[in-house]
Amino acid sequence: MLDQLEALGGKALNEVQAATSLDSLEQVRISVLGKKGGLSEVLKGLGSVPATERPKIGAVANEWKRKIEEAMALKKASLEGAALDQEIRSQRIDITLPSRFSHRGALHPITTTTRKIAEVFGRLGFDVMTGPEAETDFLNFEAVNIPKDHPARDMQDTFFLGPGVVLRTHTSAVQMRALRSREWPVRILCPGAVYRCDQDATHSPMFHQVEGLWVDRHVKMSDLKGVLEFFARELFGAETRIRLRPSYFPFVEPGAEVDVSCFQCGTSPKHECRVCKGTGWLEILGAGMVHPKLFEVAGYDPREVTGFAFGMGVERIAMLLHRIPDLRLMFQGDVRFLGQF
Ligand code: FA5
Repeated sequence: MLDQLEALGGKALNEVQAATSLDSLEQVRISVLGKKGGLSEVLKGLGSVPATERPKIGAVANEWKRKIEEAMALKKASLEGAALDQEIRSQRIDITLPSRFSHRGALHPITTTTRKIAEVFGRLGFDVMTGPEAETDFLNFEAVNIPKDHPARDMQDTFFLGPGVVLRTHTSAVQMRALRSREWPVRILCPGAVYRCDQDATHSPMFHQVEGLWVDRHVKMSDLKGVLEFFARELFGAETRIRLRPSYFPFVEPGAEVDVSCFQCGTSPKHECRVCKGTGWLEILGAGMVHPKLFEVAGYDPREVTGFAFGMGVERIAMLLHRIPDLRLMFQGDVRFLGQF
């Protein structure tokens, strides 16, 4: 029996050493030390051994059991350590691998231009106010002094949505919303999409405008000029000059078109300049003193307050800032174009 124990113990120690995983180690434990394992099998023969021999055999069996358990504990620790090493190695990030090329999105030039405009006027105390794109005929036309049969309606070919509802043709519609909903002083900036039946290299059926309105006691034309000059210099550079040319818009009196000096030519216009076509000036917006009729519709007393308003096309400004030759490029979603901003 001692020989059997010797053979079993030696074999078990070899198997423990040879185990390559925690599972195979557990199999060795079950086959040697388990209830029906090798050791129990050998000890079943203990009954046929003389009583005087039994303590010695029992001691040898316990000694093998201890040795095997000790070897298993060591092996288990070593297998667990190896498994942990393997797990750490498999989770390690190889920072030497070249990264995959990713396409990064960017803001559309119309968005960046609108934000820049709002930021400049924000510094002068203008709040942003928005209105709906589907507007009533009344607020888009009638309330801003463009009655039904007024020829100015032809200046802006309109998309009609239904009786009395249009896609707004200009952000001037928000002017009246502001005047009717606020007490003066009013100093607001209204950015948004507008719609006209119009399409070529400089006109799009959907485009964006920014409207400005300042109503208070004693607001003068010179205030308008000062505000617009500040804006033009912030946007196009400190050397920029502006000029006002008389013009007609039904909602202002007097009205003007405002040009900025060509930032490409500087102080001396060049005949061949493609930006200003040799004129030295670029038209950027319409403006003027708020017509007294608008104050009457809004319930203000025109003897008490005055105001100025202006409206500019955002695409036009973005084209000038980024030298974009065709407005339609901005609406085609071509990543080769958009990737440049
Ligand atoms: C107006 O829309 C007036 N509401 C502006 C205004 C506001 C004047 C307040 C006085 C007081 P106008 O139709 O000129 O004006 O349009 C203003 C700007 O919008 C133009 O200078 C131009 O830059 C831009 N614009 C006009 N039509 C289009 C179009 N189809 N596509 C792109 N931009 C356009």
